[in-house]
Amino acid sequence: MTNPVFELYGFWRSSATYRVRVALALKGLAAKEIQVNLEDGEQFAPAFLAINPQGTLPALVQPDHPPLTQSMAIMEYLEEQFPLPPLLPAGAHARARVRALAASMASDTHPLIVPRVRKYLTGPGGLDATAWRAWQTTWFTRGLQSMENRLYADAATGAFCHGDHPTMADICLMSVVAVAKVFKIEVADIPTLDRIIARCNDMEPFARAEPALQPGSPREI
Ligand SMILES: N[C@@H](CCC(=O)N[C@@H](CS)C(=O)NCC(=O)O)C(=O)O
Repeated sequence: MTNPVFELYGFWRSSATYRVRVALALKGLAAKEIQVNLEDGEQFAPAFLAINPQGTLPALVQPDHPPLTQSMAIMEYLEEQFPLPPLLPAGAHARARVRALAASMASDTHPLIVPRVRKYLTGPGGLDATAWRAWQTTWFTRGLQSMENRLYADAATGAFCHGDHPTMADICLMSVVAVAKVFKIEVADIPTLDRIIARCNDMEPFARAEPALQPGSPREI
């Protein structure tokens, strides 16, 4: 299939947008990225709600099709439509392992720090800046350390989270790492992850997806 004209609605530091940005790049697919400023509440503007009534990023749009939302569903769509290079391994057990690793990042770690959670906790929830920082640090640390515990000494772990090719697990790991970097949160004692992160950073699709390199990012983060 030739590269459709994709439009990716995203935000420079959005972790979920990062996942789709990397998946597209790994598959050699081009997309025009349209920035929706989460700090200014543009996700709630009628024009964007018409694309994704949930008011969340990302959304992937191509002509003559309804918008696709939810980064995991979008990655699965890309995998089905553009199978090469694969982002899931062969074999049902291996695929389940990769999806579980990916979910531990995208479903169990990332949602705890998104803007709507921050706005609630630092508003009606009563957290001050210090308490919010502790919240962020706690959940990034627990998420990444549990990923480390899962990968360390598991024979299925290779140069990447699963074997020697990047999969959705690496994309989701890196999506959390990228945002931790934006917020200057460092997590110690994750040697297996540090090795995999360095390997991913050596690959252009990951390196070019860095939040700091996206339009709209502050010069120094
Ligand atoms: N599970 C969703 C998460 C979507 C999500 O929460 N995206 C964030 C940006 S990374 C967002 O748009 N947040 C808007 C808000 O919290 O108001 C996915 O993976 O696509």
